[in-house]
Amino acid sequence: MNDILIQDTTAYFEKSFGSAPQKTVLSPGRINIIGEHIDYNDGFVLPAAIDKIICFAFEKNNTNTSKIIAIDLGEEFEVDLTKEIKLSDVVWTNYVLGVIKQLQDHGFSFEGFNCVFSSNIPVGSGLSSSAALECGMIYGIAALFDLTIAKVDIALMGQKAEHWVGINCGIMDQFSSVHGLENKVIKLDCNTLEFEYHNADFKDYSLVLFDSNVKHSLFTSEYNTRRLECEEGLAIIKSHFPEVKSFRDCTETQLLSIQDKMNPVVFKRVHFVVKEISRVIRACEALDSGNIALLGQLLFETHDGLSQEYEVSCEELDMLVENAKKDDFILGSRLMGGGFGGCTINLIQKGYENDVKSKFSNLYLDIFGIELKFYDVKIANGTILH
Ligand code: GAF
Repeated sequence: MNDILIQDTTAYFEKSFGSAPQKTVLSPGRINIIGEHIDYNDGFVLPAAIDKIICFAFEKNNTNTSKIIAIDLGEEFEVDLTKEIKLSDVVWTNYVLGVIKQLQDHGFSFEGFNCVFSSNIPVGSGLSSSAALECGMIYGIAALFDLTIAKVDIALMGQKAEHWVGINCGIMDQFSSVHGLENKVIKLDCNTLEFEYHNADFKDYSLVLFDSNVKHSLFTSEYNTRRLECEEGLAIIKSHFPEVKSFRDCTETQLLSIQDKMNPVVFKRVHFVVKEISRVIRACEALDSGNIALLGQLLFETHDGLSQEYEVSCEELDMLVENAKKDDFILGSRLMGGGFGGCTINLIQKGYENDVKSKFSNLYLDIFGIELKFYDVKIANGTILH
């Protein structure tokens, strides 16, 4: 599937600019096994890059203006690199403008380029198409102009670009898009950015994403609010337990002992965070020891926390997970990504994937009148030159 995307992007580039691209970059979306809304809370997460990508084709154009074409949207724009970069009204262009601004702000010198890109990462499904866009764009500009930029700095600049666009996201999406490795999940310490790879061996189970095909508009404002609520909660915890530097240092017992010192909503948020950090550690051990039943159970627990305490779910995602709990062939399921729509991630017994898909497809259509989509996940490499 990616070969066709690469061929089509290259052909479009040649048709548009009359020459072959000088650099072609592939930049993946990501999944997250567990550790949701934990990156900006300085805990641990367990994501991986996947084989759904954005393909970019680049060439220098020897001017001060860059021209960028989004094939899938049928849209293009130009940016004069000598002028101050400002937000535009067209959302996708802001991710590109944001990374150009980041590169300039970090003192990297480059000139005009032509770029064409096309993607098979579903947009709005929680698979981080925006992180793939940011990281792929930085990677391509760096390759084109011989800029030396460490992977971690690509991720950090991508994250800052996303903040500039308006979502105060953590580092997980950009980090996993850049650092992905085939068949490995990344255990990332979001505080130090140290990481280690673990085998993505789910034994007799396959990873399948169910795409709810909904995206509720609350996402950006609620996301930013969660971040503030957690900051408020952490400040209260620290004032009672000075030895606690971040959520990972706080035990559930400590937290329960100061429950009445916090607004109940803030308590629910931070209770989820403290429990989720410990679930990531247990989930990683479960994966390493092949205890997929425990991993599945932890996924269900995460969903319950995201739905009831962190309150980032929605009725469509809750329905999918509640029915997954009753299904003999699903070992674990939870909403994945920021929430308010997008995908659930599911561990399904090998050999029963099609039965499960057809059952959930009918159920979802009956209840919501919406078509459920499915993605069989392959864990793949991070951003690379083709
Ligand atoms: C979004 C954000 F971009 C990530 O940083 C992360 O917080 C995630 O939601 C929730 O885990 O994808």
